[in-house]
Amino acid sequence: MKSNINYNKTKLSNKTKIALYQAMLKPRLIEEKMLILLRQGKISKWFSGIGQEAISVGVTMAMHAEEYILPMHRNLGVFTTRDIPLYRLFSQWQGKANGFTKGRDRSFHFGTQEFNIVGMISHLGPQFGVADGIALASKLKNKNQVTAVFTGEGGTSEGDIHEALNVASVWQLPVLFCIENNGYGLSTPTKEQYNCENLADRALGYGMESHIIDGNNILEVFTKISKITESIRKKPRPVLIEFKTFRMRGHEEASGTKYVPQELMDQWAKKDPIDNYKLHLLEEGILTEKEDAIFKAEIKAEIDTHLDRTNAEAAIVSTESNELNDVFKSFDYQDVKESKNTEELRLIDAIHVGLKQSMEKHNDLVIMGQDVAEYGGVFKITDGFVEAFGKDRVRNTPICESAIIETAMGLSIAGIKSVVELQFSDFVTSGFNPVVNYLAKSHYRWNQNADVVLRMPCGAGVAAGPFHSQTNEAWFTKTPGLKVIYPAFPKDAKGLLATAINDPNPVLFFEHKALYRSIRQDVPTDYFTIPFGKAATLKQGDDITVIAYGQAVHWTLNTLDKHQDISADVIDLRSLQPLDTETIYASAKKTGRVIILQEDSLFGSIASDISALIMENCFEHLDAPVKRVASLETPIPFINQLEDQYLSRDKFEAELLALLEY
Ligand SMILES: Cc1ncc(C[n+]2csc(CCOP(=O)(O)OP(=O)(O)O)c2C)c(N)n1
Ligand SMILES: [Mg+2]
Repeated sequence: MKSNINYNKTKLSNKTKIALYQAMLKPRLIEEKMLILLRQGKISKWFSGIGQEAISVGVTMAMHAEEYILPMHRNLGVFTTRDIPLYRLFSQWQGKANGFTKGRDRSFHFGTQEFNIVGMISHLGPQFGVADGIALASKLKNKNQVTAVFTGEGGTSEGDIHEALNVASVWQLPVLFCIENNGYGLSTPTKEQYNCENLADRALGYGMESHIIDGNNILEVFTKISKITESIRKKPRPVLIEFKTFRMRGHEEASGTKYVPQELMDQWAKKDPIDNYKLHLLEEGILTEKEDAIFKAEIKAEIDTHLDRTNAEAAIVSTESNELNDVFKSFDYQDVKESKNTEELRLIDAIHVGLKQSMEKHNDLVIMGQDVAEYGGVFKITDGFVEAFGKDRVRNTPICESAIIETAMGLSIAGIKSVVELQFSDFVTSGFNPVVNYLAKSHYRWNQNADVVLRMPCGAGVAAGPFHSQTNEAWFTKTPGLKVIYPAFPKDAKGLLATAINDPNPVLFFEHKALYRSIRQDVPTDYFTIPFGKAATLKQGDDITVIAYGQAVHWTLNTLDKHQDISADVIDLRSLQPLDTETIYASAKKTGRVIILQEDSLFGSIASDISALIMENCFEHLDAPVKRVASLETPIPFINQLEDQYLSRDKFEAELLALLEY
């Protein structure tokens, strides 16, 4: 028999040629074993990469061990070529302790810093943006490294992919973007997925180099990718590769391949990357049947030994507290005391100065956002930062919230802190997926923290309409894994921002636009920190407890100024996640009456949850039902009359008096 793949002459040594063969055999033989285990119900799901091994193996062999690879669900060859001990992979798939996620996530949904692999989240597309971040770190640290990232052709239809390619090109990031075009995305054929001839052609539009490579030809994959990665190391830039290949089995084993025409299957079966390469090696006299049999027997023995080890492993047993402890990376809070010297600052100045001092303290901290560089940001928070810290660290971004938040995740994986300025907190919706799925869940899933602060200029009272006025903190307090901070005063804003940047976990830092220039306070001049999870009791009294945060704190204080006779505890939460329940309960138990004022609309909000917590924990001490005062259940309208009517501000006084009378 002759090989159906045309292997061109290469300068590779016989040793390398054999190593490539062995590296492809390993994932193939593992898969054959896993298909048996799947039928026996020992693993939950299997995404087959049979027929696509040349891509994972060829790319990984062309990468240096210290360079990051971001694989997808069909890239077993990446994991095996990085020499991860097989029992660890088997334990991962069986949800055992020697896996990579402590039973918290399945299949290939994990990363490992030990092997410089960053596994996928189910949503596919975010991988490209995360690769941008890792590559940016490499560029900033002059490491001359390439980052390789994979996607299927189906995934390329996601917006994240487009955003990430654009950012990589604008910033000339050293990323090898690998598209495995295997004909189908689940049941969807390529002609229903995109309407261009080759996906590689899209690179032209991004101003990016691209190549089409026969993904079933291991020698072509390895030699071309080796040349390209070597060139990227010398001259950092993104390169897009389209590998032409085919998916020989179902999307996952349960879904079958009925929708794939048989002739396509037959045609591609003849192009199997391993069978053909073996024939080639035999023809060239580099391999004998006997050696082939030995290689296979060795790999099978390795698989069996490691499977025994996994099978002998006990099932994971965890506790609630153990699970809760892993949601966040532990943070050793360093209390930096306030200096005696102060200056009177507006909220906006306090954030400006605080951010600047953190840029000085953390000398690789990066700020990214739209118009944050020379222009200084739309609110001028970063005015003068480019002059002080340079364009590498103060980065204007294209308009692409997803890719930038993913880039921040990638920077964190590579050990660099970042602050992302959302131009308005409303626009976080365009980057919602990476926030709630990547930043929030990575530490719990595979012990990878997201050292990212998202600055969120928010809030109403500025007659800016439904898309520039929202206060959307409750979208995030709902999601375990995110910290949510919401200061009401300049001093708190400065100290809490310093802590947010020190904290290695993802923090959403809400800055109320209406307070930026309206609130002044004496603020310590030097750098200082304020701990999370501690509310501020602004006034002490016995009749009633008022709980508020953000702009609502000022509405509360203004209302109480009019009613000097009311003796109230006023609690400014400052930190919504973590929440200071101790202060809340102590005050509720003391006064027996609690009213919660918030700017957000009511249902599913902070006030609702705090109210429920007080009912559950302080019921016997209450003299009245807990009252929530919140804004109307409509989007936030534009004109003043409508906005005033929408906001809870003017409803508070009557509700406060009514509750005192209850
Ligand atoms: C955001 C999102 N939408 C849909 C899915 C479901 N899904 C998972 S993989 C997949 C097909 C992916 O196709 P492709 O990118 O071509 O990769 P392949 O499976 O062919 O390797 C789909 C639809 C998902 N995981 N995430
Ligand atoms: Mg596909």
